[in-house]
Amino acid sequence: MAVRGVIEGFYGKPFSHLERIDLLRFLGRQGYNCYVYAPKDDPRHRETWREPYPGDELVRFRELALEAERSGVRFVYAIAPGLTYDAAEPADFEFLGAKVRAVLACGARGIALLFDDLKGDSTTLDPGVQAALVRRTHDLVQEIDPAVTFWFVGNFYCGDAAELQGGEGFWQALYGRSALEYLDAYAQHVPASVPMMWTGPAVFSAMLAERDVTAVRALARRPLILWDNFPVNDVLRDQLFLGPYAGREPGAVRELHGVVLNLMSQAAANRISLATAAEFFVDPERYDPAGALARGIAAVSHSPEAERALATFVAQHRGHPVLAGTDTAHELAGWTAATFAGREPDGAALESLRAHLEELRDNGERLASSLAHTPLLAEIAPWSRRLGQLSHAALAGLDALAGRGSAGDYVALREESRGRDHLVAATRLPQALQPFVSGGGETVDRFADLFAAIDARLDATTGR
Ligand code: 14T
Repeated sequence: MAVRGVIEGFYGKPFSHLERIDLLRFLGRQGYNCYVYAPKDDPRHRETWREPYPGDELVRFRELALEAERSGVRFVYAIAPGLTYDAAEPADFEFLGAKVRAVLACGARGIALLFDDLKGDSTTLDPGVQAALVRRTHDLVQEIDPAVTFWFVGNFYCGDAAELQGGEGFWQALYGRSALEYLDAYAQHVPASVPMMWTGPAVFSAMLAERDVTAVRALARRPLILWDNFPVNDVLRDQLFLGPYAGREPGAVRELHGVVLNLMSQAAANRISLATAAEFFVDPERYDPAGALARGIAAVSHSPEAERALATFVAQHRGHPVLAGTDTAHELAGWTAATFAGREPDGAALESLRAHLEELRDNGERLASSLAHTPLLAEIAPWSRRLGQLSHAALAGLDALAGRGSAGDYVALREESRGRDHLVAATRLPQALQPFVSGGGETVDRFADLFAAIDARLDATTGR
């Protein structure tokens, strides 16, 4: 695969300059060769795309481009003019051109043009207008430097071939046009060598089959780069995705021009899953998710203590409401089921459950001491705190069941642990996307099952 990269393409607080520098170095070490700058909440990237960057920002772009070059990573700058671009206004292409020239002068080695998440009144919703702008920008980039890469993403950025061809589904309803109108317009205006980005069958694609890629590529008549919405967590309810990369067929990777992984806003925490995906890209046929995950955890830990504590934490934060193969809090679910399978709690299973909960309760302290002063610890602290509260409450529940503590204390702790307020507030999931996200599969859900089992037994013993 020519492009093995990441995209800073999420909604919410963009990475800091230092986070980007560190990320570029990490990417280089892990065998990645591309970083795409596309933070939705950099106004000059999207909302106020016409505005030039001030001098100090350009200096930072220079530093990023330099670090990228040293690390063997292509620095791609993406711009998203679609919200307000006016094709009837000649000055608008001049604004766009000036931005492109400015970032290329800083050392960027690629340009991407994005039309995702447009509003209903955007002029670039017109397939001809959009395709012509892609073409013009492509030509400009070529003229400045033919070695600079150029890609784009349209406003229909996901779907399988049947859906895109049939003119049905989510996008059709949203924009009232068919995907083929766009794909035809691109085919007419934009050279067939220019890659198009696409997120797979869905915005969050649980699976990507080889035939998904070949069929959509045939429709698009150009190379495809997978804009992979993993491990990004901007609209997915305050969750951390620390599990291994999964659900992409090796054959799909062979047929793609590239993959760029859209990241979580927790810069350092991305590294665990990034390390796993790096292994997948090198040798997809022999990819071993469990082994890759263990190596990913080791890669971000600097001591055996940190590695152990992190492994426990990761096991509670690897669930994803859409993606496959990322089973979370597996052990907790297992011991809960075993303990409460019969009419009376199973004694042996209960002891294992208790021991496991104690490990979870103590995990926060172990992380804090073994990862002290690391960005990773600061990023995961809110989730770690919540895990501590949940397991503390569950242990109080087991005590109450055993007649060693009060049910009232347990209930108070249980209620306290349920809040999400202390987690980083992410952009909320838009209504339109709700049906695509089944929910569940989070650690809090596994604890909810345990609390329910405890509550049922407490009711039985207190006769309520
Ligand atoms: F361009 C795309 F390929 C893309 O994925 N665009 C955005 C992206 O910036 C965001 O990080 C990602 C994950 O949330 O999904 C897209 O944003 C959406 C997609 C939706 F379907 C935002 C709201 C949606 F309802």
